[in-house]
Amino acid sequence: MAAARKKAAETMAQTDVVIEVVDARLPAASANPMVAELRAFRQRPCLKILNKADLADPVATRAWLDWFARETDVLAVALSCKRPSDVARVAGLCRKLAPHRNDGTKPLRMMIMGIPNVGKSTLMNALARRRVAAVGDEPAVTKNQQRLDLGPEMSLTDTPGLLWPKIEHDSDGYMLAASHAVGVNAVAEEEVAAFLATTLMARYPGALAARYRIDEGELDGPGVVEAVARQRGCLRRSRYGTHPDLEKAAIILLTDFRGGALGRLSLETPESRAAMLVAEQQDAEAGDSANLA
Ligand SMILES: Nc1nc2c(ncn2[C@@H]2O[C@H](COP(=O)(O)OP(=O)(O)OP(=O)(O)O)[C@@H](O)[C@H]2O)c(=O)[nH]1
Ligand SMILES: [Mg+2]
Repeated sequence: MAAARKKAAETMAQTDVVIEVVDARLPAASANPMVAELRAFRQRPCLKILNKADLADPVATRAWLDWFARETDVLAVALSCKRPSDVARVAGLCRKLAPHRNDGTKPLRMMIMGIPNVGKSTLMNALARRRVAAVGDEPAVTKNQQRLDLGPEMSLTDTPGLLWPKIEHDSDGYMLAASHAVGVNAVAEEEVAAFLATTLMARYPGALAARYRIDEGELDGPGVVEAVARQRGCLRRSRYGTHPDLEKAAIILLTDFRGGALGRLSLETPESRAAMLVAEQQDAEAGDSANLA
């Protein structure tokens, strides 16, 4: 982690525009604070790509774009890096952010950064128009930086996905696991699925009800995972009888969400994020006054 950060900082010095790729379904939770820090140190402008917009709720995405529009030195766009017409916009947007490199002599140097599994290498391949980087639906596919010249006018560096040592909000950790930016082990999978089910029941109860034929709004997160197990016939036997196989059901729910089988859904909006931060602040203050009493 420290070595990858150091390497990223070095490349940043030779970069004109940072292309930060985040997940459109969780644009704040999937933004690595280290990227903002390294950018601020070098004062590099940023094209923030809310990628996988094809999987995200368009209303939430619109709200996020308005929210990011307030940031200075950042231009935010929602794209699907799997769509060539979306990717065709990227070079022009980067040029806008670094007008001093438009004099025809100096190439525009772009660096793609972001957390694991958000589609950085997919973007690299799409811009190169050939397969130069391996891609895969799991974290940590890219192990090393890779630089590529796109003709005499532009160069591009793909980087390995970076996480940061301490994820400040528990819900961010769960969202990152649900989107498969971090690998989860078998036990945690049930917990992540229960978090995902709780979030989706609050925001999109109809999506779960339709796919797994469960009653809208009746169940809590763990209850939904259990209902998925029953509906899909995931059972396991022990000497005490037959039980719902919650691990299998958790994987079904996570896979359906990741692949878009539940529809276009977002895990957070600017409002839900603000509410989460206020609630955490209140909890912290309540903890402080309990300590004083
Ligand atoms: N639906 C959808 N899937 C995408 C999009 N972009 C990338 N993916 C998928 O996301 C997965 C991860 O893509 P990669 O390009 O390997 O992601 P990465 O950010 O390079 O990941 P690391 O190298 O592990 O950090 C792959 O399964 C891609 O096909 C998109 O716009 N929409
Ligand atoms: Mg990659």
